[in-house]
Formats: sequence, structure tokens, C-alpha cells
Amino acid sequence: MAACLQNHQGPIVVLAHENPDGDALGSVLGLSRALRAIGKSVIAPMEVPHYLRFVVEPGEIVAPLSEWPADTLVAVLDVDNNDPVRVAGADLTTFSGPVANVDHHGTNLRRADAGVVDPSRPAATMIVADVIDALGVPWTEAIATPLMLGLNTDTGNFAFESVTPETFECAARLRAHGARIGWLTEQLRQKPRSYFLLLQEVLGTLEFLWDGQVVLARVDDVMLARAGASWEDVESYVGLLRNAEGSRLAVMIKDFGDRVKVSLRSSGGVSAQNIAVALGGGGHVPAAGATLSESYSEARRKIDQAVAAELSRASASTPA
Ligand SMILES: [Mn+2]
Repeated sequence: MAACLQNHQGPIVVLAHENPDGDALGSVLGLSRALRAIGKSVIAPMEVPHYLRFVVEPGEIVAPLSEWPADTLVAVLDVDNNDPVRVAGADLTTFSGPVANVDHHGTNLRRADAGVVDPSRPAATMIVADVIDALGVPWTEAIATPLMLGLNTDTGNFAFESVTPETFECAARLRAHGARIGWLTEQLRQKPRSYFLLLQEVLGTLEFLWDGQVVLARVDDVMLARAGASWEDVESYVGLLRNAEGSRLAVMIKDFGDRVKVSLRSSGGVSAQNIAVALGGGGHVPAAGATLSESYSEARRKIDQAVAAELSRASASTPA
């Protein structure tokens, strides 16, 4: 991977997955800064979400590309290059040059001209750190900080089961190189005023169902308008609901009028995935979602049915 980047003389376009998170942006910034430090011409196109803009320096991220510069090498980070629909920043299906890939998703098909795919790493930035070592780029705080951002966000602040001893070793290394972990944490905790104003609206819809096993809330664009909020503000609410003591299922419903989108988080033997699948959606056992093309009241009836079915399945298979 390092040799491929090192030997390429033309521009290097660095891409990550759609709906970029801290690991996607951290990987792109860390690798871009390292490659620029050794004189490479780097183009990093991405639509950076509002809550991550604090870490981006002016000019280093550009708008999505509409055409490919001549003699380009593409480095695809934190997503499989064989899944071009999920790759954002440029249309990879129209690219015929060399592609390098760094990813930590187990589903990666491992077909690239160069690459490192390691699902044992809880963040892609851990692999990028190894690539930077192999490139021999001198470490700086500006390179270490975005890599720490990826570690921090993909491990839920070093709190998930995916954290390994190597995760802490990598964090220690980045910290030794000056990674600003306190600043990152402080910035990531900041929420815009609209987040709180919308939360106030959403909490007004809160329902504790099934003796508190299910926590449900709803949001629509009237609430959004009153709070001056965007749909991005809604994303973290389902994670807040799942912290309700005694709950096994959090349900966040986005009501778009003619359709609804349901986000589900489950624990304690309940499968969010089963409910999502019953509603025509999908996802993982602890986190899943579905979109229903009907009004809230129609959709709500189906959601309640699917929840009831899953709760009775879960209590039958896991005796209290
Ligand atoms: Mn990741």
C-alpha cells in the first residue's frame, strides 16, 4: 500500500464512504496530510457533516469531483472500493485507473491494486497509521489528531467490545505524537442550539411502552421548522433513548408525512433486525431500520405489531 502511494507520480484522490463519520474523515485527513508532507498532489473531495467541520483546515477538503484528473491514483478509505455506490466524493464506476484500499469491514471483497483490509481493527485510522509509518512520513500533531478522531468515534470513546489492546497501543502512539484528544472530545460534545430545541420537541412525544421495555419517540418537519433544526440533528436521539433504564428497544420515528423512517436499537435478547425485516427494512441485530411508504398512523400500527411479535419471541426464547 505504502509503495503504491509512494511510487505514484500523478495526483492521488482520497475518498471515503457516503455519510462520512469521524473514522472516514479522520482517515482521509490523516492520509492526505501525510501524503502532502512528502510532496504528493492530493485531492480530497467530501461533503463533511456539520459536527465534524471543526477538524478540517481551509482548502484541504474540496467539493465532490465531477471528472477525474489525468494520471490519477484513487485511495478508498474506510469502505470497500468494490462497493462503488457507498463510495462518496466522486463516481468510482467511471474510473479505470489504479485503486488502493484501506478498510476494516469484514465484508470487503479485497479486490484492489494495493490495499490493507483488517477487520480486527476497530477503526480504519489504525490501519492508516501503519501506512503512514511505512511511508516514513515524520509524525506531526496535525497527522495524529485526525487519526485519533477515527479511533475515538469508531470505538465510542474507547467503550465498545471491539476495542483491543492494540487499539490502546495505537492511541498511545498517536498521543505521543501530539494528538489533541481533549480538544477532540470537547469539540465532539458540542451540539448546536437546534439540537436542544428539537430534543425538547421530540421528548414531548416520548412513550414508554411494554412496562418500559420499549421507548418510542417521533419527529416531523413541523417540529424541525419550529426548532430551526435539520434531520442531521435527529441522528443521535435514538442512542439517547436506548439508555433508558429497563428498556430493551428504542424506536425513533421520522415522520415525513407520506412515509416514515424508523430507527431501532435493541439489547437484552431483543432483535432490532427482526423488527426492521418485518417492516421491509434491514440492518444488524442491535441496530436496524426501515422505511414505510404510508402515513404515521398506518405505519405506527405495523410498527406496534412488529414490536409485539419480537418482544413475545424474545421473552419466549430468553426466560426472565
Ligand atoms: Mn470505520
